[in-house]
Amino acid sequence: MAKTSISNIKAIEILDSRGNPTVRVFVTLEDGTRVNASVPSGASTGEYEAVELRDGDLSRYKGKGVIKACNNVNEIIAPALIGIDAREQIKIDNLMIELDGTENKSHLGANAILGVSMAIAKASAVSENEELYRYLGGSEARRLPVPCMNILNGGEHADNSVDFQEFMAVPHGAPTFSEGLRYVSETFHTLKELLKAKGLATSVGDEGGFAPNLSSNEEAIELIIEAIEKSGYQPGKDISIAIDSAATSFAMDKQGHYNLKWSGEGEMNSDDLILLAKEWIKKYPIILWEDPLAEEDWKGFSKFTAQLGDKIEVVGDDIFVTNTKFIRRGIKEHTANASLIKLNQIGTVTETVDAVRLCIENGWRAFLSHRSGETSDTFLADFAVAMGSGHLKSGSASRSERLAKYNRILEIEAQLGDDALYYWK
Ligand code: 2PG
Ligand code: MG
Repeated sequence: MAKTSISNIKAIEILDSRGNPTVRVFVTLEDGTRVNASVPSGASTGEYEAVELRDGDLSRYKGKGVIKACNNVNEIIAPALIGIDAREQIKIDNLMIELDGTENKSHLGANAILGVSMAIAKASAVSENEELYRYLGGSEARRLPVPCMNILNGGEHADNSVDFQEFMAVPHGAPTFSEGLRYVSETFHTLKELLKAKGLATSVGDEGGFAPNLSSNEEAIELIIEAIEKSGYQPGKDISIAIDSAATSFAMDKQGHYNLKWSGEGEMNSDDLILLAKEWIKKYPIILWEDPLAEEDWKGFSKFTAQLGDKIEVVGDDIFVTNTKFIRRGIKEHTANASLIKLNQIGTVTETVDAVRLCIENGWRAFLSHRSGETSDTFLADFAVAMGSGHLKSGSASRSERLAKYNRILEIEAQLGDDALYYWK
């Protein structure tokens, strides 16, 4: 038996950053290596995401328990995998997909499967005495992602009057990852001072960005630009802005009608939103726009990309859900020019790598992402470096579950020294 053979797998229920149950999986190998991996959870989820299995037992955690998913790991997945070499990531992931037997992992749960998939990769890396980013990305893995820091939260991630979910500061003009992280962390702190001075709330949303009540969505951008300048940086040169509208969360139907309900700005159709984006892109240094339209609005998305895709990165999140089937359609129909990449939207490490590859091989960008419900697990940081796709979002400069990922990349940067690469495109 190889020293990297799996000798034990055990899942337990833990709590995520919102205090909701999630799955943590422990994997032990023959040589005694023992690691664990924890699964994140979204709030603004896409309809076609792989299924996060929840118990539905209202007497526990308001139905959100994950005992069933843990039992599926302990009673179904573990017996099938024990004895297999943990280095066989593809074989193991495919075996779990087969065991599940559904299109969307609804039988065993994507939360059960992903926990095992990530823990297996970690265990192999540790046993082989390799850093996880090297194990997953090979000896070439040295490009660090630009940290797209979500410093102002709205939509379903906060209880304020901002419809667009995320306003990110993107330090593409910094010379290194650590300098970039410093630029945007300083901007975050300056933003706090600005909000305070204006009598606005400085409490934070799910991803650690501020969540003030503003008079309009546009005010969010103006405040961030002021914060960038007051921090001593040049908007557009040092730091630009990225937006995640998460438009599915304010779509009224599947035909391209929207309601900017939290700000009270009212109803709009796809064309109105495209026009608004056009105006903002003319006025402000916006570099990337995620989910400007809803998951069902393929037509609106293509229009948006046709009109703005040569100026900015247009990212699909809910519309592609890290699924090669939808990304392939998007590439064919010119729906966007990038896909968001979230491990738990698809449910295995192997399929997530496939999604990133598909993007890159077709001239698209792949934007690596956390979920709004997170844990202290840092798998994502290593994964982002391994994929080398140039950018990552992991929330703001507050809340340890967000900083854990950025801090892990600082560690990787220190290891790589002069070999580290940092650039936007
Ligand atoms: C998003 C994500 C992460 P959630 O929409 O991009 O920022 O949010 O995890 O709630 O889907
Ligand atoms: Mg999104």
